[in-house]
Amino acid sequence: MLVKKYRSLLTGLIMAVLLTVNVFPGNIPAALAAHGTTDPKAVSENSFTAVPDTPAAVHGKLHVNGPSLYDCHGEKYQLRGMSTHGIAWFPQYITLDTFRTLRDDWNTNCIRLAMYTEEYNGYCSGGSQDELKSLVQKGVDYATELGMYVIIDWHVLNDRDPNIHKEEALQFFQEMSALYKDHTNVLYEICNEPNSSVSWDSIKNYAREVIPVIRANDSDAVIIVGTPTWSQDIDQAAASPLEYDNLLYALHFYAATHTDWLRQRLSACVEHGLPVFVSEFGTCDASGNGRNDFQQSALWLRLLDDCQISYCCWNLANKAETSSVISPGCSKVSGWSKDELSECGKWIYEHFRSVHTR
Ligand code: IDC
Repeated sequence: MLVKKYRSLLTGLIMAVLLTVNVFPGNIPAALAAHGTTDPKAVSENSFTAVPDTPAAVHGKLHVNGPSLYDCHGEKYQLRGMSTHGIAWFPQYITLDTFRTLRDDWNTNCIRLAMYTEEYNGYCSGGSQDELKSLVQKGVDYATELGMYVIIDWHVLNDRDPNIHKEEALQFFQEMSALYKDHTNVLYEICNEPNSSVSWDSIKNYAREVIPVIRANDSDAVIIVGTPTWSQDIDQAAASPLEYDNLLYALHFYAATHTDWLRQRLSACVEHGLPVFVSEFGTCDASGNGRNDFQQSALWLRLLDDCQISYCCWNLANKAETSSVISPGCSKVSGWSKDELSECGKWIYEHFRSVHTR
C-alpha cells in the first residue's frame, strides 16, 4: 500500500518536472497526463482527440450541411458555451481551470475567444498584437487540451465595417489558420457585428477575401460570418448567401431587446435552409446592461435547442454589468459556487446543466 503510494507520488513528480520543463511539443502534455503516461507514442498523432470522452474526442471534425451543423459521425451536433468578454480586458479567464469548470461543471462544449479589433487595446487600435495572439493561442491550447470546441472571434464592433481593418484581418487569419490547420476543434468567426450602414454586399466582399485565406491552410474549416445590423439581418444572407460551403451565419440577440420578430426571422431563415450560429446572446438588453428578461431568454433558448442551433452566451467576466456571469465581487477564475455568479450567471448555469450535451 505504502510502496504503491510512493510509486505514484514519484511518477507524479517525474511528470511534473517533465511538464514544467516542457519537454513535449504542442498539446502533448495534457494528453499524456490524461493517459497517465510519459510515453508520447502512447497517444495518437492528434493528441487532443486522444483524450477520451471529451466533446471534441467524441464528435471530431464538424461540418455544415443545409441549415445544420454535423459531427464526424454524420449526426446533428449543437455547440453550447460561453463567450469571453474582450480577452485584452479580462485575460484572467483564459486558464485551463476556467475552461475545465465550464466543461465539467457548466456542461458546455465550446468557448468563444472574443478579440476586439478596436475597443480596449484592440488588435487594430494600439493593443499589443503579439500579446493578443499569444492569449488566443493560450485559449486554443487549453480548449484543445480539454477537448472543447473553440471559436476565434475577430470582434468588430466600434469599427462597424470589417473592411476598415481588412488587411490586419487577412494577416491574422492567415497566421491562425496556418497554426490550427490540423485542429478539428477550431472555428473561425471573421467579423463579430458589422453595424451602422454596412451592407451585406460589402460584408460579402470582405468575406470573399478572408475565407479563401483561411481555406488555403485549412480547406474545410467551419467559418462563421457576421451579418448586417449587429448580426441581426440574417434574412439578407438567406436571400443571397456566400458561394462557399461549411459556413454558418451569425445571429445575435439580447433577450430584453430582441423578441418575437427576430425569432420569426430566425425560423423563416432556417426553414429556407440557412445555417445559423448564435455566436453571441445576452439575457439582458442590447447594451449588455439593464434588466434581464429570463422569460424571453427561455423562449429563445427553447427555439435554439429545438432547432439544434449552436449558441454562446455573452460574457465570461466579473464586470459590474448585467451580462457578466460572475459577480463583480468575485475574483475567482474557476470553480465558482452558485452564489458567486451574477443573476444572469445563475440562470445560464442552470440552463446549461439542464440540457444534454457532450
Ligand atoms: C459590450 C460589453 C461592455 C463593453 C462594450 C464595448 O458588454 O462591457 O463596454 O461591449 O463597446 C454586442 C457586442 C459586445 C457588447 C455587447 C453588449 O458584440 O461586444 O459588449 N453587445 O453591449 N452586441 C450586442 C450587444
